[in-house]
Amino acid sequence: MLTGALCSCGGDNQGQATRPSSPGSETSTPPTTATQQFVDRAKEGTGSIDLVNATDTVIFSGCLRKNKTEDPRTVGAAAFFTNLTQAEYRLVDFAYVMDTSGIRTGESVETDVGFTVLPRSALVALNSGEELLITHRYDTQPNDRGVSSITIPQGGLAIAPNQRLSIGSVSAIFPLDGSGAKVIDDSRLADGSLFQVCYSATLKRSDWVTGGRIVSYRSPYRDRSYVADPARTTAPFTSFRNTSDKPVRVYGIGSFISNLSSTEPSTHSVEVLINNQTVTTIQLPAHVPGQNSGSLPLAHPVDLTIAPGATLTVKGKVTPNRAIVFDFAAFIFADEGLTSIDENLDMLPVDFNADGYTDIVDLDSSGSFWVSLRVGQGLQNTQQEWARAVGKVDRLIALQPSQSGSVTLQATNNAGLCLNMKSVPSMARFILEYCQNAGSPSLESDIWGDFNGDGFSDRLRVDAPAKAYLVALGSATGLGPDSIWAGGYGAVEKMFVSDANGDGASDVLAEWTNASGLQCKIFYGARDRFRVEDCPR
Ligand SMILES: [Ca+2]
Ligand SMILES: [Ca+2]
Ligand SMILES: [Ca+2]
Repeated sequence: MLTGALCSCGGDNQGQATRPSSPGSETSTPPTTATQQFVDRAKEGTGSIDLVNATDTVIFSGCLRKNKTEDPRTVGAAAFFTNLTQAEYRLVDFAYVMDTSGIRTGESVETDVGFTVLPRSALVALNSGEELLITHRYDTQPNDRGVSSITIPQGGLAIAPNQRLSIGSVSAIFPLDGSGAKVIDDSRLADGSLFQVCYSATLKRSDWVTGGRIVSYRSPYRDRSYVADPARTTAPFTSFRNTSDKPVRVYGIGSFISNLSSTEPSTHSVEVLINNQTVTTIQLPAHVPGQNSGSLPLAHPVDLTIAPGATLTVKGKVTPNRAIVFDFAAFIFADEGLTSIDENLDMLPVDFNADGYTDIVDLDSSGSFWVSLRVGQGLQNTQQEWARAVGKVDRLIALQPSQSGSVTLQATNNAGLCLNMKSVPSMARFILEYCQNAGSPSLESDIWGDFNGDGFSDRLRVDAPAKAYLVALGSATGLGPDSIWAGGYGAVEKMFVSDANGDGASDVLAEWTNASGLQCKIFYGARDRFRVEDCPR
């Protein structure tokens, strides 16, 4: 997401906001009466609330005036409903309108809007599981999308005593020429109307609500930014099991899709699986550079039942033309009773960047290690994928820091795997080496994956002068000798590992540009050589 946590902007945005100024020479779409009425009502709203008296119903509304966040290219704001009563409250509906009139010709704006539930003293989402729903939109010209709203199913989402509901939004400007996010001139922020989000939420004391509370389950478990490529069309995900003794109903699925390249097209859908069988596919609007993103409901309604012991998997499918950084999350609205499975969370308390804050290391079901560096007390950044396809790990320990201060983790499993993973925080990755071959130099350009699918990580090294792709297979005795797995190919610009065809053996996507444009091949892993195919178009 734009800032990792939804909004590290803090601050308190009251309902009183000035009228958006006229955008001068820009074209603008006049808001419809319904939109304008919503905005006018929100401006009369309360803004942030510290609720002391346990009244039965609270309308929490106002407008978020965005200012620069810790990253000056991102502007944001948040408002808080803080429950200081002894009663549980439920969020039963939410609606918002964003002011897009400030978008200038040649600009696009990427925006996150959503809500989180936090401990009372927290300003931002510090840990995963606190974001209840985040949506993303891409606007390239002033437009009126009307009021985006959602009625939360059943008895709503709970805000317990001493918790706060935070409604937040962040935006960043990406020039359409592809030059990347730019710092917004302070003069454009002065009157508070730039990309202002006006919101309204209804909160009811729980004894005034019929129906049990529901839960928002997030897949993947944490905010994970990753590289989507034509071989890797499944976003990171987390599966859940119904560990209760009652059926769990699933009511809706919200999708956060954010193409961080902004200027590359991508198409998207969501696959919902029960017990690993696809039960429904949700089509999502494509990212078309230069066009406002299509209509995306805050949550797609579904009606599914997960029996006790059954599993639920929600996978984002992202298809780009080339490798791009992407962020996907599904927010699954369902009854209580689901527990995340296949996630190995918080594996070790390690401080990779020596800033005194312990960082977070997770291993997901695909064998990827995810790291988020904490950037302050409790505050975590978006997770990055520091190693892919490492395989099953039964134990992870931290070796003594080296003289250079870098931390090396040692991953072992019961089949005899032993890998040293040297952390390189500046590159957001681990450099791998078999324990048995310690001291044989691993190169930064080495690509690791389980290319023969036997559960042991293997090393791919490109010998560019010889035009040979050399693979050394790993085993319980360490790394074996190099052998040629593909010939005729030299150095490329980008290589990424994933299991493109789902056969359990890692595959390699290679991308480069030559006189005839972008070239893309997939090197499919097999027993002792790569099968090479063009990327799908
Ligand atoms: Ca740290
Ligand atoms: Ca292997
Ligand atoms: Ca494969």
